[in-house]
Amino acid sequence: MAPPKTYSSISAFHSKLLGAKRILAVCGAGLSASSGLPTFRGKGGMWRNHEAMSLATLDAFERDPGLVWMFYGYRRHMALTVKPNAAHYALAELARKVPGFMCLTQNVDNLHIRASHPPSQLKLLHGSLFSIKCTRCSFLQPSNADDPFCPALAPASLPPPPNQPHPILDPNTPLPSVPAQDLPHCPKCQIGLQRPGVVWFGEQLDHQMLEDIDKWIEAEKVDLVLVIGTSGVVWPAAGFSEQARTKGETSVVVVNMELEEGGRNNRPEKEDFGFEGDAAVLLPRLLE
Ligand code: BV8
Repeated sequence: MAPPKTYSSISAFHSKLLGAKRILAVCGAGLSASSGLPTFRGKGGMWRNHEAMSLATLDAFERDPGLVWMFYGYRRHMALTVKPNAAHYALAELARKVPGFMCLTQNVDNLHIRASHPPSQLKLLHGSLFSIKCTRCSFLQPSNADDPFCPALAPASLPPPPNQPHPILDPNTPLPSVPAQDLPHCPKCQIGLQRPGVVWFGEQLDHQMLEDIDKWIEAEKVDLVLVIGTSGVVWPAAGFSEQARTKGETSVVVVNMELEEGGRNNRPEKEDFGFEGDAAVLLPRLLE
């Protein structure tokens, strides 16, 4: 495999890393790409003939909970069948070595957790595919890895035929329709439907978590901000790297398959770094 192209010297980055006491990472779907989970801007942008983002909304769920649950049932199944990659492990290792390291992830695939990332140094900005909430009351099941999530969603958890795409992805193969009564309802209020514990577009991120992140960023100068495998399109996640920058002192380090994408479209400052390539190849080298 050709060595990744970089726009900055790895040794210059290493000397900056050596002295760094406070490091913030903002991670996106590109971090899990090498584990086999498609990104939203790549193949993962479309699910059947639906834009993934259009399914990641409360409106879509209220309109057709069966379709949205089939989408999430498939993503739960995929996330369970893949493994964390070397980048997840490199970030977990950095957290153990540098107590002043905080990792913010937009990913809901739980791969950081499965890489044993210390929980106190990880914030799941957009929740998790594997936590379950109620649409009506405060019921929350923090961890549920049932696959399928319920019998009606079994088609989403079938193994794809060898060397063929999963039939559920084929827009020409009709999806089994799943009426709401076949979906799990809340064990607490007995009325609301259970839903994935993710933050949908138009929903607010957890207030306490946002407060904790602000406190962490404002507590002391941040030496390094690692922006890993994200297109920087989704807010407020996209705002944390600039919020953490102290002009002239904080280095923003972008690791992306296409550097123009990952937040470098604005001219990088001289103290910044850019490394173009697969996070799963680059991060273990950068953080060694
Ligand atoms: C909210 C969970 C406020 C669900 C997701 C300004 C301020 C506040 C809000 C907004 C705002 N402007 C617009 C908004 C609204 C909206 C938003 O940001 N819209 C976008 C589309 C413009 N934001 C919200 O709705 C947020 N809520 O702010 O509430 C509010 C206030 C009042 C009242 C109500 C609300 C909630 C956003 C959370 C949405 N949920 N996920 C699910 O997953 O199903 S977002 C979802 O998409 C992911 O979690 C992720 O965050 C995002 C995809 O982004 P990336 O992770 O960056 O992935 P992407 O595919 O785009 O890019 C991959 C990158 O990796 C690429 O750059 C590629 O080059 C690179 N790459 C690929 N392979 C590799 C690689 N790099 C390295 N190595 C590789 N191998």
